Parts: sequence; C-alpha cells; structure tokens
Amino acid sequence: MPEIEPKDKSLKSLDGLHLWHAPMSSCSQRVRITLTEMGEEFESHIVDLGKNEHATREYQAIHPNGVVPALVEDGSLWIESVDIIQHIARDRPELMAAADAELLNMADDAQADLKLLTHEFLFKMNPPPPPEAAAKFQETHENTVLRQFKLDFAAGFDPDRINASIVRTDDGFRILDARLADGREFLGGDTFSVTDVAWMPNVHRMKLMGWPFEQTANLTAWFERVAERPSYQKGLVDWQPEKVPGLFADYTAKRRTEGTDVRSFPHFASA
Ligand SMILES: N[C@@H](CCC(=O)N[C@@H](CS)C(=O)NCC(=O)O)C(=O)O
Repeated sequence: MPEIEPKDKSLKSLDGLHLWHAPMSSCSQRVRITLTEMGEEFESHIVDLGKNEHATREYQAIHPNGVVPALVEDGSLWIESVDIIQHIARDRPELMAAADAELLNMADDAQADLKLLTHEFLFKMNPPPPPEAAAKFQETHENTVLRQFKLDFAAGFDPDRINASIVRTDDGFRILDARLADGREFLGGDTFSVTDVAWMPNVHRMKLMGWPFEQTANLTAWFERVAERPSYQKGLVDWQPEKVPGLFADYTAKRRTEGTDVRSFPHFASA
C-alpha cells in the first residue's frame, strides 16, 4: 500500500513534505534516513507514542491504523514505511537501482517481531502506564491488533511467543548474511539503496538489546559500513535521546545477569 484517501481532508491542501513520525520508531527511522539520503527537508509532526498521541481522533483521521509514520506529499497521503521509502525515492536511480523486492517485503514482515522484541527486551525497563492511560487507550484506539498487543504486553508475553519472534528474526538476519556472502557491499548489490535503508533500523534496534551479531559476520560488517553514512546519523541517531542507548545497555546487562536476556532464550541458548 500505498497512497490512501485521507479522512482528514485538510491534508489535501498541504504543500511539500510533511512527516508524522516518532523519534525512536523504526518505521519512522526508515523514512527519515531516505529523506536525508535524498537531501529533502520535511515538515516534522512528532507523534508522542508515550503519551498515546496516536490514539487521538485527530491522528486516527490522518493514519487509519493509528500508527506512525504517515507522509503527506503535496496533498497526497502515504502510509506503510516500506512503501513510503520506495515512493519518495522513485525518481532517484541511485537509491532504487538495487531495490530488492524480496528483501523489502521481508523487512516489512519483520516489523511485528521487531515490535515484540523491542517491548520485551527494551521497553519493559519502563514502569507500566498508569491504569487510566491504559484504559483510555483501549477506549479510544480503533486498531484492534494494537489494542490486543498492549494488553498482551501488560500481561507479559508468553516465552514461546518471544522465542518464536527470535527464531524468525534470526532467520531473516541469516538470509541477509547469506546475500552478503558473495562480497557485495550492500544488501541489493554494489550500490546503497532503499533495501539497505529498510534494514538499518532493525539491526540498530537489535544491537541495543545485545543481539548475538557475532554469528552473522557479513551482516555485522555491512552494518558498520552503512552506519558511517551521514543519513544514519541524521535520520536515526540524532533523533534518539542521548541517554537511551546507555539505559538500554544497563537494562540488557540486568536481564543477562538474571538469565532473561535475548541470548538466554532457547533459540540461542540451546544452539
Ligand atoms: N507496517 C507499518 C507499521 C507501523 C507501526 O507499527 N508503527 C509503530 C512504530 S514503528 C507504531 O506506530 N506503534 C505504535 C505503538 O506501538 O503504540 C509501517 O511500516 O509503517
């Protein structure tokens, strides 16, 4: 998907690029990295997910699923990060030449597992939301999958569900690692493309939780290469609150001591 008809008709009169996004959201990171690669400025509309701004009627009139990102380009509304990055880069052969449909679809599919693992291994360090805020989210957000996800997170994810997410994520990373085994510099070939952009936030995120990337050396070397690009700094790192990596590292160390970090789950522990 795609371009969609906005429920909020005022979006149709917006000129230029407007991005509704969240600083730490991996899907928003993809779009910001692409815009930075293209040298495009955009009007930033921050949606504070911690304050449940995505559950407001106003935001749900912009994005029908009540998630970020949403992009308006000269009055046209686009959702779905993997579609957005291909749309905005459509006239940029340097970013589209090595676009790989299979790896882009995989990046899209990987989102649900990234979300679950992020909540389990990173966001869980935060105190749960006050009961009134949680109840209000259930009343006001129309996305039933997201509402159920929040309830499941509050109740504690089943360890089998967490392990299944780890297995699928590792399978995906091993596919990328195998692609890179032929010596190519980038995921789609010898040029940097939207395919790399789509996967950069995923590797960045899993590094924060101590993922065993030593098992995928080609992918590790690829990430070191792409992380040197100014777009990684400007589109991703600069939006991340400075203290966040340290707090996540402390939490990950605590989970490791307790034997509940990502490496302690059966997929890695029994390998
Ligand atoms: N498939 C969508 C997924 C969008 C999505 O799930 N966004 C997340 C942030 S990356 C979100 O808004 N989550 C809200 C929440 O967890 O409450 C895309 O790629 O744009």
